[in-house]
Amino acid sequence: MITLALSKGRIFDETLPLLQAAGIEVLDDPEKTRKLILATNQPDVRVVLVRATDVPTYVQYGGADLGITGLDTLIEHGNEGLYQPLDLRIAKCRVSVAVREGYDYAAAVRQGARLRVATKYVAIARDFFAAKGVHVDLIKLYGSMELAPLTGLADAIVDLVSTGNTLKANQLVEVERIMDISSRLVVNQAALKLKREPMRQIIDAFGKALEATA
Ligand code: PRT
Ligand code: MG
Repeated sequence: MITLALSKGRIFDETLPLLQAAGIEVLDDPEKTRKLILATNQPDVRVVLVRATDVPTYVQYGGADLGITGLDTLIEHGNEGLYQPLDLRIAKCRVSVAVREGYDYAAAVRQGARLRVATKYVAIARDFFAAKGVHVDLIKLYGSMELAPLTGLADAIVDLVSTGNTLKANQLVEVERIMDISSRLVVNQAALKLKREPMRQIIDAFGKALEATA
């Protein structure tokens, strides 16, 4: 049995065409079923639905053989025990610094002010500001980072941006682009050895599907 860990929502939706190209069809709609383990048309392939941030953990410890996860999540989790063969070029976005409209970020940085930065992406933020030589106090949040600058919790946020509509709707502006993000296929290294043939088949099929859309 091959187990693929996916999160509901954009990653699941954007993975479907790749699965289809690999001849794999998921038999349930994750938005309609309460099941957490979904069968596919291939008797030896199943999908487990996990929280996006839990995908690397499932794959690292062998709860799943493969998984699909955003580079943001992967960096925060760390690469340990994970082989990362493919950039799937799906669920694209960027990690950026944003502040309240009218907040003079450039001046604050120039003056060497100590910035309060709220984020779910503590590792990415820490490395980014350290490389710039900007002193920051990081405040870890688990959701709705956009609220932090509006309530005075923080001077800035580090968050994912896609269209920019969420920032705009909350009177925030993007002031720095930290990195581009897409989703990656991650593979449990032991599973790759033990189930070499079926794992190779899936990885190669994903690779071919990507080449076809390149
Ligand atoms: O939502 P939940 O708390 O369950 O988990 P999650 O947010 O970790 O998962 P999910 O499914 O929302 O995101 C999974 C992955 O999709 C992320 O790890 C990213 O790699 C990728 N991705 C791509 C995004 C976005 N685009 C995105 N726009 N993830 C989140 N967003 C959010 C962003 O955080 C912000 O709140 O959408 C908002 C901004 O969107 P725009 O279009 O208004 O700029
Ligand atoms: Mg989300």
